[in-house]
Amino acid sequence: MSEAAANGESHGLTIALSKGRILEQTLPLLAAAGIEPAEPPESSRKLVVPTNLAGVRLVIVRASDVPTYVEHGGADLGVAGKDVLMEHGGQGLYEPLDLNIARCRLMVAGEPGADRRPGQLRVATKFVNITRRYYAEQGRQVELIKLYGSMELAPLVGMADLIVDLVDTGNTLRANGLEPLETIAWISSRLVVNKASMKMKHRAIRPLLERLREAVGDEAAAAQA
Ligand code: PRT
Ligand code: MG
Repeated sequence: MSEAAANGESHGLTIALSKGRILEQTLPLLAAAGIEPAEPPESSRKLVVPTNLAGVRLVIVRASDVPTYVEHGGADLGVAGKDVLMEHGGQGLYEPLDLNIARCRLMVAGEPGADRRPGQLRVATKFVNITRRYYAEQGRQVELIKLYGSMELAPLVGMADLIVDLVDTGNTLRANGLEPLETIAWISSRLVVNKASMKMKHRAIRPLLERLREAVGDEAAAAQA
């Protein structure tokens, strides 16, 4: 291994983020912690984005891949929605900080009263693990239908009775004649840390964690005011 690579491994920090609302809402928190990307990651095609700090770089991955990168050491830190972490399982990761961003709810939704239909309900979702657990805990038997997006369509074409999806304003549901029926979990984005990195790189990670914690606290105070 080259000296640079060795240095990178022992001292550098790699932070995994996903484009969209997580990137948008994480960048101000990173800025408050003294980390600024060297170029705007949202518009860049680069997957590895250097920052103003020589030892710190961002990697841009799919939202649902963030826990995998952090668990397997492709990144030391990452920001992921609690929904993604619940679906992933979350073993092999520390989750030391709720960033309180990208908030929404994970909900069961459908046509009014669809959750009281007789017989085995068909539930379409991309969150199959969470949904299986949710209904198992309630002792309700459902048929799960795995989708990768646009879950709202499934009840409209008669393919499912219910969906499990993220809801913020509820506008997307309403626009499709669906309504929120049950809340499974309140969601926000979390900072996740690779377990080995937390030990080996604690001198770099500790102060960053503290500054992010302060930045999250300042945001909360500003929202109260
Ligand atoms: O597409 P990909 O697999 O890369 O990832 P992704 O689509 O999960 O990423 P992204 O950027 O859309 O979402 C990242 C994270 O943001 C999610 O994992 C959540 O933790 C969080 N988040 C917060 C949301 C929302 N709010 C949200 N409203 N993610 C998705 N939505 C969807 C919602 O499902 C609905 O379809 O946005 C749509 C609009 O919501 P309404 O209720 O305001 O109409
Ligand atoms: Mg998306």
